[in-house]
Amino acid sequence: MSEQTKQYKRILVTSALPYANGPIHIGHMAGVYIPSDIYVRYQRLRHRDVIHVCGSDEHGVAITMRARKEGITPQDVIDKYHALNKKAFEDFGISFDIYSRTSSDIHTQTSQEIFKKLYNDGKFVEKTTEQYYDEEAHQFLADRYITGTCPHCGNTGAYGDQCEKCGTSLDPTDLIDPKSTISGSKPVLKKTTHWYMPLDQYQQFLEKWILQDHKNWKVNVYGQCKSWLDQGLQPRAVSRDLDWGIPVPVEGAEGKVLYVWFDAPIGYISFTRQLTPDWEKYWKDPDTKLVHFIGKDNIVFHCIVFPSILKAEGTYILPDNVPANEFLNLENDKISTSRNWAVWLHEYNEDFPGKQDVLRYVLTANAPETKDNDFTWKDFQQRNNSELVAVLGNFVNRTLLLTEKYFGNVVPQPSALTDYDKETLAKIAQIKADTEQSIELYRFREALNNAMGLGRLGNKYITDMEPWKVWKTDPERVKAILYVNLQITAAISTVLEPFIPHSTAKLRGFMNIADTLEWDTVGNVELVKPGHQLNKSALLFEPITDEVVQAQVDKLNRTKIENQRENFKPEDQKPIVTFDDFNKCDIRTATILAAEKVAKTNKLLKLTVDTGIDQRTIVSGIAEHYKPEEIVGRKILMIVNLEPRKIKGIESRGMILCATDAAGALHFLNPDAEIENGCQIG
Ligand code: B3M
Ligand code: ZN
Repeated sequence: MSEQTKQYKRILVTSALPYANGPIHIGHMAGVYIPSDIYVRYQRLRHRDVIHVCGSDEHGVAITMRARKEGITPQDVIDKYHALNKKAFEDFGISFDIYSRTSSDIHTQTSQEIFKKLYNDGKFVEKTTEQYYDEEAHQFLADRYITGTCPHCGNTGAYGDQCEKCGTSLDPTDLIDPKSTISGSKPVLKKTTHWYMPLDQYQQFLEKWILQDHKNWKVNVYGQCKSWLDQGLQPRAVSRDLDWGIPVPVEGAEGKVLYVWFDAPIGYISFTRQLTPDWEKYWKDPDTKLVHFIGKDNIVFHCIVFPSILKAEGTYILPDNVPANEFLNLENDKISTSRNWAVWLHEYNEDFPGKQDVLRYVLTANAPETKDNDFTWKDFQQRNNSELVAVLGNFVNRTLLLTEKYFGNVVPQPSALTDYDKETLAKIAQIKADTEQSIELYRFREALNNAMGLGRLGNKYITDMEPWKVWKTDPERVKAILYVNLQITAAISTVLEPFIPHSTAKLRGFMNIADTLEWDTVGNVELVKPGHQLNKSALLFEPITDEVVQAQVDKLNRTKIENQRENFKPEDQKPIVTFDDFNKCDIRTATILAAEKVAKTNKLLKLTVDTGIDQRTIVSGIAEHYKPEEIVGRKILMIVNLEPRKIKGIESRGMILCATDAAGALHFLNPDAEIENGCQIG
């Protein structure tokens, strides 16, 4: 039976456990947590039995590397980022039922139990192989402790577990020219023993389960699974030689821990266990629908590795869907924690208090559901001002203000409804049904667009009806118009709740219907009855100004410059020249007397300079760095005997000496004291 027709008894939603090695950014939000939150809030509105489980992923090399970088302990790292991210999610209104952590005792216990069961049942293969070892750091180099060139795409910064450029999953021994990220040294091979999950033995099962039984999965997810399966699955180690992680619970495994991708997905189980004593019904009853929300880099672990582990264990259900998203870029550049190229959730919460819904809205409207997408601050402003303010807010606020003005905030009783009124009311049910269908199919952009149909419907209706004009001639008619408007407004407060919950809560406060939130009534019954008393209202959304957006763009630009400074690599030295060669250049001090832009160019300035020998004209490509009025009177160094050149019809005699810094900005060089024009340099 298909996911869409089966009657499930309950729904278990998991969101990828973010590594507690850094803050959450908008890429995480758009890819995973906003879609999952929409899905879960919608299910709750339908009164379905649903839980949403998440928490920090606190093991693995991601954590220890961060600790090394910040000069603190791994425990400090996870404590810091777990608290930061938990709060940021809360402030943003992501409604997890639990946000736990994989350093908890219950998680250690659950992971070790599952490992032991598989071990005792003979599901693992034990192998001794040669692995890279850093002789300086006295440590085996697992996963991200090793980098090298990707054998598939040539990326020179590929990690031991994955190439982030082409997405290929790797083994450290696949890397060309491997290097330790701890000491930078070239590693040596050394023997070590580990336990492997023989994925090859699950190939057939997975082929049927995914390729035949789950053709309904998103194209990007299905396609990635198919390509893994087509390549043929290989055994994967589920343990590591590291000192940070869950100890492998078998004898003779001292110094070995569970591979982070073995224990992390088990976190979904441990956290459910922590949440409710009834956890087993969520994990073991086939009438539960299990949905994993993740980003595309996690597909293989959730669709292939974890299901194989669960299958081997034997008592757990497998996911019904894994609606993974692609990536979000920021201002046309890949989001990157290490380059600080991101909009951090906790900073957004600080910079835009009370505006969580704007970002929720924009990240949903522009979600990378089928392909990578780009977030820009301009688009953020535009969508707020022209969609949330101009359509939704405008309609709602006009409706509420007119109801206050004409009817003392009481829902009016219409004496008759026109055909247009009835058609308009009938559309509410259709819009709700469309929204519902899109959400059930994990198409959240489409769902939001459908739900916003209510705002567009209301806006068109109120503009067509012009109640503020009708009031003068036919106040009775205005009752019907505002009655219709108020039904649409009430529908908005429910149908848009999964997307913009803070605003709909406010709206429900204005409408005095805060505690009657129900999906199923929308489109079926009168949502607000005549005679119902509304509360005082206020603006639902406010315009975002150019200055506010510019401040964010400036912040990113500062980051870009810092990155360029940090990564600056001077050009190689030019070939040797003789002293005589150098001496041929006549470099002198001079002063800029006049400057103007060269017409029809962006880069060129025409300068008049006093060289001490004469006054002359030079044309210089500095217009993007200096304004003409800023540089008049500046002392400079210039080559005076450079062969004259005609540029844009102007004869240029000489060249100013400038240096370009790491961030691409140009700087004049000047003498360190008052000095006459025409002095020679050498
Ligand atoms: N912590 C990887 C990531 O943040 C990882 C997800 C675990 S989900 C079980 O991409
Ligand atoms: Zn690659």
